[in-house]
Amino acid sequence: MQAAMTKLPADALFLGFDSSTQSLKATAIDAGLRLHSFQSVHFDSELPHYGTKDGVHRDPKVQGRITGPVLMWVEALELVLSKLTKAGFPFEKVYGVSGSGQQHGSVYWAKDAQEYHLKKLNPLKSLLVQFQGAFSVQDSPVWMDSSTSLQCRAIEKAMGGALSLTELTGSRAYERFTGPQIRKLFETQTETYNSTERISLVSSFMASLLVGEYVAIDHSDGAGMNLMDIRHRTWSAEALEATAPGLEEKLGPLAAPHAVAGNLSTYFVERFKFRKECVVIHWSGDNPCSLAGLALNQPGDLAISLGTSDTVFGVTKDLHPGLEGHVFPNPVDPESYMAMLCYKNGSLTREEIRDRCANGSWKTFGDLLEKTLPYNRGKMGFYYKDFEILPPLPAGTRRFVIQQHDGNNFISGEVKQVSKFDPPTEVRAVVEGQFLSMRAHTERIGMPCPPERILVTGGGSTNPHLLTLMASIFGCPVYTAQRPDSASLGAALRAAHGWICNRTGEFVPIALMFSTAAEDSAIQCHLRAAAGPSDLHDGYGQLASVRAKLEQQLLDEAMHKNLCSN
Ligand code: XUL
Repeated sequence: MQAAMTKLPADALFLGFDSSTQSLKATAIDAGLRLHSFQSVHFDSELPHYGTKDGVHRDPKVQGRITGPVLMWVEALELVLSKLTKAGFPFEKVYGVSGSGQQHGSVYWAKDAQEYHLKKLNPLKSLLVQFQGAFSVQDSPVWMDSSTSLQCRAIEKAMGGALSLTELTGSRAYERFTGPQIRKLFETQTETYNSTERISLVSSFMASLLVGEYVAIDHSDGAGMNLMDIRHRTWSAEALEATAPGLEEKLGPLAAPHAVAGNLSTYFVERFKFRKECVVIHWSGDNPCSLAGLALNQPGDLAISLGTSDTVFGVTKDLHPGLEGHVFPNPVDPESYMAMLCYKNGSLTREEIRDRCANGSWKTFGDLLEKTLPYNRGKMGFYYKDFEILPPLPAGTRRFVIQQHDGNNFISGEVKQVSKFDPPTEVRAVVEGQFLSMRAHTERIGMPCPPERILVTGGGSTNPHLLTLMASIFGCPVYTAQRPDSASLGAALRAAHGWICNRTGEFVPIALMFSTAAEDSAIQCHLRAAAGPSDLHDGYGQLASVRAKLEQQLLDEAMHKNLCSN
């Protein structure tokens, strides 16, 4: 392949969006893959008329029901583009656009929405007014929803058990996955389901707005639905049937993440003065896009995203999905996969403890962390503001004190449950607890442990205290990229990569594009914390095993309670 074909035009810009739980971000990069522009819209504060808290609606009547208003996402797109306009952003230089969406969330288009809304956009009117009436469901279920346990069990049963479903799709049935959510809609609101013309993921929905017609779901985000055969990257007829009737037609096709979804609709070309030839590359899930944004490609590397959800992921050549965690196709390499763990109680839980124990200040939170000793004198907590995904435990806080003998020696048998910790202990307990859980589960699913290095992203990656503690617990150096929003950066990089693949007419390894990056490009990583001493890592290893046993105990208790209450 000619090197010139893989080069980006010198004046080109590529734009990546991230439609996440709490905000919409836009990152533009130039041909050297340097950061050019950034804008964002925070849903709660900038679009307060939707009444969201942390970007979502929590249904007071249905336990675990958590949704996001679809029109808010539409309005946010318009607002972020207006902000770019005000900042003098040169839209005419944008060759390609792509995006990242919170995974699993689903959007339900009403009958004729493509004909009467997507294809009829008038550049003189706002997007918001033109999408009134376009959706059969106004509040979209999002990844935080945990109200579909019955549907999960029914789907697993129909598929011959959790393991068969995992083997086929890369994950067992999870409450937040789109298949169980669709089955619930079909079961509880059959008419609404029947009147739905098309079902998109947040990612393919946003891409559809940009293209002006329905856009396919990409393979990486499609793997978060319990519906796609992960080996063949096609809808599984069996899984579709176990979910809802007539589903294939409503889902439309699947597509490779690096492929072109379509040309940018004339609405955006005329209203925002984008380049006429600008292409839209398929959007994908936020975690797959973060993998791209961190340029993660070494099997020994681990990425940790500290965001609304905390996720841990790595690249693997082997497809070995297990009952814990998920496997998705790698969005920038059709030959490999990403293995991932997801925790629901990430930054919102840390913030809750910061507000309660550290006067709402990250500085005080950090000072308290510094004041306390590694291992927290054996004090450990399980802090779940919401029903947790990993392990699947109900909301609530459980605190334990573990006896410590001779320095690092923790005895799992000698554990006492307590109701309170003082504020410094509480602060250390929440962070140590989160990282110990990541370490134990990472090891359990066969991801590198200790890793060669960890690349950290997400809002929490700007907190140096968290990074130092992570380096001690995992026993490896910790790096961050230039900016904490790797999902929108990853989307911008994917836009550039997709543009190259489209121009050459074949898949081009993304490493070729990275090899042309400028020295100060946004993909450069920086060391933030050196690996902690090995005895500290060993001590944390012991604590991680004690925590795993406690976790199992809590799971057994929860299961018992459930059985008793049924
Ligand atoms: C991943 C998951 C979350 C969302 C957050 O499976 O549910 O990380 O993608 O946006």
